[in-house]
Amino acid sequence: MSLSCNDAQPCSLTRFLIEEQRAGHIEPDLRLLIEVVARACKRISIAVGKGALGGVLGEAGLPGAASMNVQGEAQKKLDVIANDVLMEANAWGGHLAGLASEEMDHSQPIPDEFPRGRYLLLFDPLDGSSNIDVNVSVGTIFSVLPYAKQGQDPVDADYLQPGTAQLAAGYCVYGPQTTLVLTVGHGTHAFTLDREVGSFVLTTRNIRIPEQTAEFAVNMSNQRHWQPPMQAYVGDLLAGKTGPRGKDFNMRWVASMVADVHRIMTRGGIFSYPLDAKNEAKGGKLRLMYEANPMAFLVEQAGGAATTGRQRMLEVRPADLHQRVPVFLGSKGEVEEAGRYHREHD
Ligand code: AHM
Ligand code: MG
Repeated sequence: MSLSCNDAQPCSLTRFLIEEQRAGHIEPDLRLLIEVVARACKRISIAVGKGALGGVLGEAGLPGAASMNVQGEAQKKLDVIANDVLMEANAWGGHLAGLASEEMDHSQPIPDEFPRGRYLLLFDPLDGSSNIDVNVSVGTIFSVLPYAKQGQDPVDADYLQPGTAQLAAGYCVYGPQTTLVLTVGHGTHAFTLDREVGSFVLTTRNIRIPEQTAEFAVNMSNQRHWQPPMQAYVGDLLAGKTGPRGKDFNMRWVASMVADVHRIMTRGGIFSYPLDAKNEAKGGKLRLMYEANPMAFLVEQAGGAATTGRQRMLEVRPADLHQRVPVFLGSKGEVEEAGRYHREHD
């Protein structure tokens, strides 16, 4: 019998994490933390899967008075449910010092009645929430950062670490299958939820994103609002075989970052949400700490690249918990091309 799990011998997330711990890639507490997040994702997957039968669709808050999050966006019932599931699951385990979420104005230290650990967890509990009510894939994104100040409550400033400091990151996509994609800094791996057994099973070890691609993901309805580098870049993609890029490009846009990134993990592509006239004042649309950084870590560990168009994403120095950034990520060659257009058209 083989001593470690591999493609020929699939294993559970639990076994995979124990092997990562034995290999010296993660501390026991980080293993527990990832297990807890994965368990929370299973619960969210069940809630998402029930849809109208579970009374979970539609907006949170009272009729005519939708509840808003810190971003000024109307919260869906499932946004709130997913946030509560992650908060509750992670509060008492003893592995965390604090949590921060897209749905909460400020980070929260672990309550005093529980022991405190050495990690900070950031998450977007339900990304792509505009897709919930129409039965299209949504997902959870998470990022784990270290916390060294023992005996003190972590505050928002403690979370403002660059993406290079992440110890683990992942997302769970709730689609036809529920799939958890995870990195602890030693490759990016995919685990599919076996719904009958209730456990995540390793289905792809060491995802490799093809370096070249002929597929891009962007919300084209924003084209007229884009800045010159993006206009020039996408203009040349659309020009096809007879244009400067010399090949035809296909386009896909799910409007759930997790689903778009998962497609890129599977078959390559470039995902972008650039600066435009509508989001410029805020710095972009997507959030650095719990959307762009974890995705950038996962993509780099799968051999891809992630930038703001002008800078490596993981090296951005965060100034705010809910900071927004332009995002370009996916197939390395194509992300580099997008960077070249930024340098040449700025
Ligand atoms: P959310 O976290 O509020 O769901 O917003 C983030 C989502 C991403 O998943 C997706 O890529 C993007 O917003 C879609 O934006 P748009 O509706 O402008 O196409
Ligand atoms: Mg989101």
